Amino acid sequence: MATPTENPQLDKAAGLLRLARRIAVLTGAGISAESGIETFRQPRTGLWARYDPMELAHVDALARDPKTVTEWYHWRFSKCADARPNPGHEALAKLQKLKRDAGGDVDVLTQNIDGLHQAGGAEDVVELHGSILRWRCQKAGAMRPIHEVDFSSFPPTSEAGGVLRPDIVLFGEMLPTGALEAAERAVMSCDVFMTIGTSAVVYPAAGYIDLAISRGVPTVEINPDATPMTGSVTHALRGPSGAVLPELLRRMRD
Ligand code: BV8
Repeated sequence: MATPTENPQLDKAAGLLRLARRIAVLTGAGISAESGIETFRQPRTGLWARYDPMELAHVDALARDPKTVTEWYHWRFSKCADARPNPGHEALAKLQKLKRDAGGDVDVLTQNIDGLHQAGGAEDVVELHGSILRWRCQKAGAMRPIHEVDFSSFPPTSEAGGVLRPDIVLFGEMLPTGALEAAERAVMSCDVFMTIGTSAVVYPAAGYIDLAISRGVPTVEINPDATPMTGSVTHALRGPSGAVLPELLRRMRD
């Protein structure tokens, strides 16, 4: 990543974070990339380069073929079961503690379903798209941790005889009301908004970036690549979050 003199944006962004009382942060698959979890839309390596999201991550696909969809999500889980939080997750948790100790807060709004923000120490994480670590019975609605699901056959079923599905938001499904309300409160009350590791193309989550920009609060994007929001944010920090976030915290304290 560029040195301080080459990257004045980093110092300016660190200055914004130092002064901010409440920070809202939208994260996507990119913040987990350095934990070894594949993203969705990266050319060639992303999940959607090899699978059709409408065949596997859509509510109609689950209704049409619950066996294939639950098998695929069990495979997705097998890819993240051993993943550990990376320095990006840990830096965000440290920032939240710093701000809470000073009477402020950091609201983490994630599109990820891997649970790594919580594993990295973040609290009160808003899971906009649910979590693969919880599966729910489609018949009784009962929730259970993934380790209590019997995957000897697919789709897995509950004692009530219903199909067990991951507690995630598929395309064509509404986001959980509680998550939507918490996210709206966070974005409407923040002094600084950050978007980290998301291609900013999935709605309504990406809409929170537009909302922050429309409020006129300073916005910071962290991403190795450009996104549709890059031209609209206050500071676009080009780099991996596992390196940029710890560097921002270092400079905040300088
Ligand atoms: C809904 C399931 C309505 C869980 C997911 C046309 C226009 C606008 C919207 C729509 C439209 N047509 C349809 C819609 C709605 C649709 C949508 O937004 N479609 C888009 C694609 C056009 N949205 C929905 O369906 C939502 N529901 O609208 O409901 C409704 C109303 C009434 C009644 C019923 C329903 C539901 C959206 C949630 C769908 N679920 N996944 C799972 O499998 O994980 S979406 C999927 O995309 C994931 O959740 C993921 O989180 C999300 C966003 O992707 P990203 O996280 O951004 O990942 P991506 O790979 O794209 O990008 C990674 C980024 O990281 C890249 O920029 C890369 O450069 C960067 N990166 C890489 N390495 C690093 C890094 N960054 C930092 N550091 C690194 N090291």
